[in-house]
Amino acid sequence: FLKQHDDRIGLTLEAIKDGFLDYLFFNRGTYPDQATDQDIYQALAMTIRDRLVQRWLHTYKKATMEKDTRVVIYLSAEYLMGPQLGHNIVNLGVREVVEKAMNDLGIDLQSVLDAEVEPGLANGGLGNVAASYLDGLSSLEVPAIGYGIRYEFGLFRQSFSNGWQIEETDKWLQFGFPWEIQQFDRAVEIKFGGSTQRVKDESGNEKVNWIPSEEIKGIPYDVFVPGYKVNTVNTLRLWKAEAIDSFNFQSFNVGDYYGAVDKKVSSENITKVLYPNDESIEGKILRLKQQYFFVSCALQDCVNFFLESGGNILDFHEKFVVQLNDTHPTIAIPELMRILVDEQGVAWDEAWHITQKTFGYTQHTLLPEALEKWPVGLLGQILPRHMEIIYDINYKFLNLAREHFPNHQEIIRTLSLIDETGEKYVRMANLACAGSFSINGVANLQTELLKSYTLKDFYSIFPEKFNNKTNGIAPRRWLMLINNRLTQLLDDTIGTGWEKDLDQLKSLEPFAENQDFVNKWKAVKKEIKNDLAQRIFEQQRVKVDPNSMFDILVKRIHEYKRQHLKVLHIISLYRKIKDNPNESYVPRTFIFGGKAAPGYRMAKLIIKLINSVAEVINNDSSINDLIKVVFIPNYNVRNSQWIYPAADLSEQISTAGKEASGTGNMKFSVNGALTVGTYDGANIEIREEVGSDNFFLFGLKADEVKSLKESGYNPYTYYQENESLRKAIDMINHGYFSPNERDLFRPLTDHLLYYDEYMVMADFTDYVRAQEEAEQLWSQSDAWAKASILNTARMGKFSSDRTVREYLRDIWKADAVEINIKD
Ligand code: 26M
Repeated sequence: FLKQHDDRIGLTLEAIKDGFLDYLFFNRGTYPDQATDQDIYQALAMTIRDRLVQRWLHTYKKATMEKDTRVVIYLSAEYLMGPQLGHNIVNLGVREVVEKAMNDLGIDLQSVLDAEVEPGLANGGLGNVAASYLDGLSSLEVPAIGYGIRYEFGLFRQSFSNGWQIEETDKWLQFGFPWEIQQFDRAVEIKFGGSTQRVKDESGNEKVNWIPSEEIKGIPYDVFVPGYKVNTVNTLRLWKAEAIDSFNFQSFNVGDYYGAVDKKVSSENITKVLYPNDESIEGKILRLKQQYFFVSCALQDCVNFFLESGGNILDFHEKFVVQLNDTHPTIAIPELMRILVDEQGVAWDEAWHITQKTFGYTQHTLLPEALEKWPVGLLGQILPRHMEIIYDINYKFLNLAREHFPNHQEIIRTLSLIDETGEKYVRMANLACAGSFSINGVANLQTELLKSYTLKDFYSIFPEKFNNKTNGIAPRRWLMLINNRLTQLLDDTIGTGWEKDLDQLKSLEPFAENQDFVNKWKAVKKEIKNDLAQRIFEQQRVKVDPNSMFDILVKRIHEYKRQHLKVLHIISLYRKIKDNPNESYVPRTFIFGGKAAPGYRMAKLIIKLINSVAEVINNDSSINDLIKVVFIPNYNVRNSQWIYPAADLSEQISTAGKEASGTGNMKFSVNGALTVGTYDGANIEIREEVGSDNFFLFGLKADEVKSLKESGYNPYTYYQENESLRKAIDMINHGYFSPNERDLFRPLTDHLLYYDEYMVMADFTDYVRAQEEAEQLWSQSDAWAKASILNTARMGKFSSDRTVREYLRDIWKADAVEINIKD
C-alpha cells in the first residue's frame, strides 16, 4: 500500500495521503489498521510539518537574518500556543484536503486532533496574546521571532477530588512534540552569581569583568509559526537549560560522582516547570533565574546573528525592536546594557541610547500585587553585574526626574527604580518605563488608569511614550478552527475573505433581519450546543439540555474575576425556584472552567463551593432539571475550543478597574454569545462595537468603585438590605452545600460580609437585574438570535490582525517581506 512519492511538500490529496502512510510505516512502525490514535496523530503531524519546514527555513534565512530587514522580537515567559495540528492545517489552507485524505483512509480528522497533547506553556491571557501576535505577524508576513522558555512541565493538569482542586504535572513532552526542531549549534552560555571586577583593557580603558559562580547552557528549540495562507513561517524559539558538561570532570576525578550529577540536575531545573501564578508574584530565586535565563539567551542570539550577518552593533536598534510582554522580561534592559558596554565596548551613553530605542513595554495588569519587585540583596547575589547597572541607570534617571520635579522628593521616591521604604527592592515596572521608548496598556480603560494612577509620574515625564493597544484574538483559531459549522454558514452567506479582514463580518448585519438566515443561525447554534452537551455527558455523566441557555464563565479563578458573584446568583435562583415552583423559568445550564494557583487558598475554596453547589443542584429532583451546574475540569485551550462556540451568555463580571482587558470576552462574542459584563477592560469597547442593546451591562464603574471605597464601604449593609442575597449567604453558612462541615465556607462568606475587597456585595443587585434582562430577551428566541448575529457581525475590531497592525504602525515599524519559496 505504500507509494514512494518524492513530493514531500505538495498540498494535493495524493501527496498528503502518501506522506501520511509513509510516516505511519517508517516513523511509527505500524500499519493503518493497527495504528493507535497517537500513531495517527504523530504521522499526520509529521506530514503537515514537512509542508512547513521549507517555508520556515526561507523565512528565517531570507528575511529574518537579512541585515536590512527589521525584525520584531517578542520576549515572553509564556506562550499559549494551543493544539498545533488543526491550527497549522487551517493556516496552510488544506483543511478540506486533509479531511478528505483522512476520510479516504477511514479516519475521522476530529479524533486525530483530539489525540494531541497541547503545549500548555502559559497561565492564561498574557500567553494567549503572545501566541496571537506571533500568528498575526506571520499572517502579515512580517519577520519576527518569539523568545521564551521550553518548560519541561507546562501549567499543571487540574482534576477534582471530592470537589477540591488537585494538581498533577503536565507531561506534555511524553509522546514527543513534532512541531519543534532542536538547534544545538545555536546554544549559548548563561552566567549566574559570583562577583565583578574592574580591569583595564589593552588600550587602558576601564572595563568590568563578571566572574560568575555558575554557568549553564541554553539550547534553543524552534517551533513553527505559520501565517494564514502565506509562505511566511516565523519562529518561536524556546530555550531549555542544560549543564555545560554532562559531567563535571573535576568532581568526578575526586570521586564525587553524585555531586557532579547533582550539579547537572540543578542547572537543568531552571526550565523544569512553569510557575502557576498569575497576577501575584512569588519571590522565588528560581523564577528570577528563569527570567534572566531566557532573556539573556534571546539577546545573545540576536546579537550573534546580527554580527554574523555583518551588522554594526551601533545599529542594533535599527535591526531589532524588542517588545517586553509584561514586566517579567524587564531584566532584558540591564542585560542589553551589559552586552553592549561590557562585551561590545560601547560607551555608556551610547549604549543607553540604543537600549532605549530598542525596547517597548506592554503592561497587562492593574493589580498592584502583580507589579514585580525583587529584593536588592537577592538580585545582587544572582546577577551582581546587573545590580550595578541598575544603580547606574537609576542615578542618571533620577537626575533627569529632578529636572522635571525640582523639590518634589516624594515624587522622586516613587519614580526611583529602587524602593527604599523598608527592605530595598528593585521595581521592575519602573525599570521597564525608564528603559523603553513605548509603554502601552491593553485596553483603553487600562491605559487611562495607568496614566492617571499606576504610572502617573512616569506619564508626566514621558507622555509621548504612552499609548494604547487594545488586545485582539486570532480569528483563524478562535473562529475558523473552533467553529467549523459557523464558518461554513458565514462562507455561504457573505463569502470568504473575512478570515483575513474581520471587518468584513459587517456584511452579515442585514441578515439579522432575514428570517430564513435567523433560522439557520439558530440551527447551527443548536448543533454546536449538542456537541458540547455530548462531551459533558461523556466526561462527567451530567445530562444538560441543549435547549437551555448555556451561561458560561471560564477563566482563571481569582477573587477580582468574581466567580463567587456568579455562584451567589445561581444559589439565589435555585432558592427562588424552590420557593415558587409553579412560576415559569428559563431553563439554564451554568458552566464553569478555570484553574486556581495552587497556593491561592481563597480561589481553591471558590472551586470547592462551585462543585458543592453543583452537587446539590444537579441532584435535586424537585427543580425538574430547570438549572444545571457543570464545572469542566482542566480548562485549557483544547477544552475552551469546545466551550466558546457553544455559549449563549458570556460572563465577564470582574470588578470594574481590575481586568486589564480580557480576551475570553472577545472569543465568546465573535462566536455569537451575548455578554453580561461590567464596565471593565475591553468589555467597554466590545459593548461600544456590538451596541448596548446586544450587551447586558451592570455594576459599579471604576470611579464609583474607587469613591465607594474611599467613603467607607460596608458590605454588610447589602446583606441586610437584599433578601435574596441574604438567603443565599445564609444557605452557605448553614451548611446547605457542606452538610458534613457547616463552617467550610466561612472564610469566604466572612470575607464577603466584612471586607469584600472586590465589591461582590455592592454589585449583586444590579447583576441579578442584568440576568433577568437576559432571560427576557432569551424568551423571544428570534430577538436573541438577532442580537447574537449582531455580536458576530460587529466584532471585526477585535481581530489580532488589527492589534498587530497598530503595534507595527506605532511601535515596531517593521515591514512585510514576501517569501518566495522558489528563491
Ligand atoms: C510574573 C512574575 C512571576 C510569576 C508570575 C508572573 C505572571 C505570570 C502571568 C504575572 C502575570 C501573568 O499573567 C497576567 C495576565 O495574564 N494578565 C492578563 O493579560 C491579558 C492579556 O493582555 C489581559 O487580557 C487580562 O486582562 C490580564 O489579566
